[in-house]
Amino acid sequence: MRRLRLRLPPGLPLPKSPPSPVFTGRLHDPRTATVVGRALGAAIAVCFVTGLVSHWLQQPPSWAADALPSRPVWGYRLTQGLHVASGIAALPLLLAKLWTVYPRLFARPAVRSFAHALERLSVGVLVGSVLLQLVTGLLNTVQWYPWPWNFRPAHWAMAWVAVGALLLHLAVKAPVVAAHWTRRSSGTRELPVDDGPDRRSFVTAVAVATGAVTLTTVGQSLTPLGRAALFAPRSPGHGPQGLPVNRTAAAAGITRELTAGWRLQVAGPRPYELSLAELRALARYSAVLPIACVEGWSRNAHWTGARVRDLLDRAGAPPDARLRVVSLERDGAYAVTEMGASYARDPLTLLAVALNGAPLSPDHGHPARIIAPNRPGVLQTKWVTRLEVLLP
Ligand SMILES: Nc1nc2c(c(=O)[nH]1)N[C@H]1C(S)=C(S)[C@@H](COP(=O)(O)O)O[C@H]1N2
Ligand SMILES: [Mo]
Repeated sequence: MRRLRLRLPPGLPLPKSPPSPVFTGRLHDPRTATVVGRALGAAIAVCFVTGLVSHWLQQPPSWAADALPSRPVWGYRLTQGLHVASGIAALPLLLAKLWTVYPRLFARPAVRSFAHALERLSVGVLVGSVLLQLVTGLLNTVQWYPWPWNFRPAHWAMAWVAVGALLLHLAVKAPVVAAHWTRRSSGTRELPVDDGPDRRSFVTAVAVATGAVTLTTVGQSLTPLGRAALFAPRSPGHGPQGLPVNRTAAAAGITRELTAGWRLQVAGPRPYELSLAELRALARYSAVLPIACVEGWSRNAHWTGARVRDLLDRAGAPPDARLRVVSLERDGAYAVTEMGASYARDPLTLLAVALNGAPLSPDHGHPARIIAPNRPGVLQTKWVTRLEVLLP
C-alpha cells in the first residue's frame, strides 16, 4: 500500500491538535438518546429491584430473617429470572446508548464550570459502574470470575453506586428527557421527511438485538422457551434426574466413604439421630418446588422428604426457632446455611431424600438435602448431615 504523506507548504504553522470531529447525525441527538435511555432505564430499574430481593433473601438483616416470605413458592424463580434477563437485555441497550452519546466526548470546551465538571465526573462513574455491573454479572452467570474480589459484596455495593449515579444523571437531564419524551415534544414533526427513517431503523435494530439476546437466554428460567435458549449457560432439562447440577458431589469432595455410614444428627433441646432408613420412613411428604439458582437458571421438580418442622418439633424446638443446616461438604461457601423461622415452619420445607420419583443422586445431595419454597438455590443445601436448632 502506498503511504499517504501530508506535505505542508513551507512556512505554515503546524496545527497544535487535530480538529474535533463534527457530528450532525440524527442518531446522536437527544431524542434518540431519550428513546434508548428509556428502555435502558427500565431494564436497569427491574434489575436493581430484583437484585435487592435476591440480596435480602440470601442475606437478610437479622430483624427480618425470621419473617422472609416463603410464598409464592415460585417468587424467587420469577425475580431472579427477571434479574438475569433484564441485566442481559441491558447490555445491548447500554452499548446503543453509549454509541448515541459518545460524540459528547468531543464537546469543547471539555469543562465549562465546576458544576459541569462534576456532572461529567458523575457520567463517568455512571458508565463505569453500570458497565462493570452488567459485565461481571454476565460472567457470574457462567461462573467465570476473572477478578480478585468476592463477587457478591462487590456487586451489591456497586449497584448502589450505579443507581446513585443514575438518579443524579436523570435529575440533571430531566429537562432534556422531558423535552424529548414524545416525538411531538421533541419537535421531530417539523424535520424534513427524510430525517425520520434513520432513527426508526436504528431503534428497530436495537430492539431486535435486545429481543434476540433475551429470547436466546431467557429459556434457562422460562422453561417453555427452553429450546430457544441457545446462548444460556444452562439448559434446565439437562442433568441427572432431569435437573441441572451446580456443584457436583465430586467437586464438593463428597465420597462414597463419607456417605456410607451416614446418620442425620439433630441438635436441640432433645437431640437425636436418624439412620437413612429411619429418615426414609419419615419421608411421607411431597412438594413440587423449583431450584432457582442465583445465576438465572431454574427448574421445577418433584421432591419427597420429611417435613423440617416435624424434625424440629421432635427435637423440642420452639416455634420461633431458627435452624442451622450443616453439609458433609468440608469448606464450600454453602456448606453451612441458616434458615429463619418462616421457612423452617413452612409445611412445604422438606429434608428431601427423593427427586422426581427416585432416590437423590449424589450430585443432587444424597443422602438428604434441603428444599424450601421461595428460596435462592444457594441455600438449598445438599448432602445434609446435621440440623441444629438455634434458640431465639
Ligand atoms: N452443600 C452444598 N449445597 C449446595 C451447593 C453447594 O455448593 N454445596 N450449591 C447450591 C446451589 S448454588 C444450587 S443452585 C443448588 C443446585 O441444586 P442441584 O444441583 O440439585 O440442582 O444447590 C445448592 N446446594
Ligand atoms: Mo446456585
